[in-house]
Amino acid sequence: MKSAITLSQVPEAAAGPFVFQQPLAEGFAAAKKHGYDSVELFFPGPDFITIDEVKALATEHDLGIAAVGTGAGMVKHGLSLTDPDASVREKAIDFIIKMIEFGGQLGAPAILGSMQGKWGGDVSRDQALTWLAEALKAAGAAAAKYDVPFIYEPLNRYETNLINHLAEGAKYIEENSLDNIVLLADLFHMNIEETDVAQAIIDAGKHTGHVHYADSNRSAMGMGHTDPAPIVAALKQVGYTGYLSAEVFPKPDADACAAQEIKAIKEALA
Ligand code: LER
Ligand code: MN
Repeated sequence: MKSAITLSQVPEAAAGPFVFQQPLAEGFAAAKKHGYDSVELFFPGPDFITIDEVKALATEHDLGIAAVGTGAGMVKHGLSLTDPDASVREKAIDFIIKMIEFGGQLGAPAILGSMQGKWGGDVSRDQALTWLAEALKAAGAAAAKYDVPFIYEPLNRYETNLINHLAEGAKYIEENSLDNIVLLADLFHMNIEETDVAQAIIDAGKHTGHVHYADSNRSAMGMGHTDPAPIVAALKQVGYTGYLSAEVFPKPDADACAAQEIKAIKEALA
């Protein structure tokens, strides 16, 4: 397993769980200074910066790109894959495919979190899950061209009513024959929803492809009440070799958070 830390350039998500939000070059430098292997990027969209500029920063600081988030499609542009309006759904999938292409050129997978949306009103749960599966099929195929997976993230009940558990996500992938889709185990969401986080990871088996390594309160691991030992043991048991990524609140400040999180990740991997 490898370490990653979030760098955001989305002002609309300033209150979100993104550690370094200063100008990008400073974020890369801070990630390196703290000893991370890679960064997870949260950008306003695919045209925010050129691939060459990101590659130059990654090379300069000797950091990998773990993943790219698509959440700005929701928080900045109001797009959802399950919106009742077909033209909004179309813009949403277009945004996601472009983010897949952006990440793909960096060798990094894209993540679907908040852009999955919710069912309700004129949209039934079945309808929303059908639209989501169609979008995931397109996303999985687009990502395959770059030899990366597409990452689907079950969220807690306050953020979506579609899929809240890792096991439901695994079943959904299998039942809909979704190729090249992996699950994101965000330990903050799982702390709210799962009966037993470690067991949920074991039950999802090979489907977990990315981890947001957050404590119970979404602070850096070690600042809440999660016991990471059984969770890390579960990840090892299922053969997980991906990232433990710091998608956490920059509390008490970004530097203290980054320092605590890398300490916790190193302990986990020792
Ligand atoms: C994104 O990774 C996530 O976990 C969501 O809670 C953001 O809204
Ligand atoms: Mn997350």
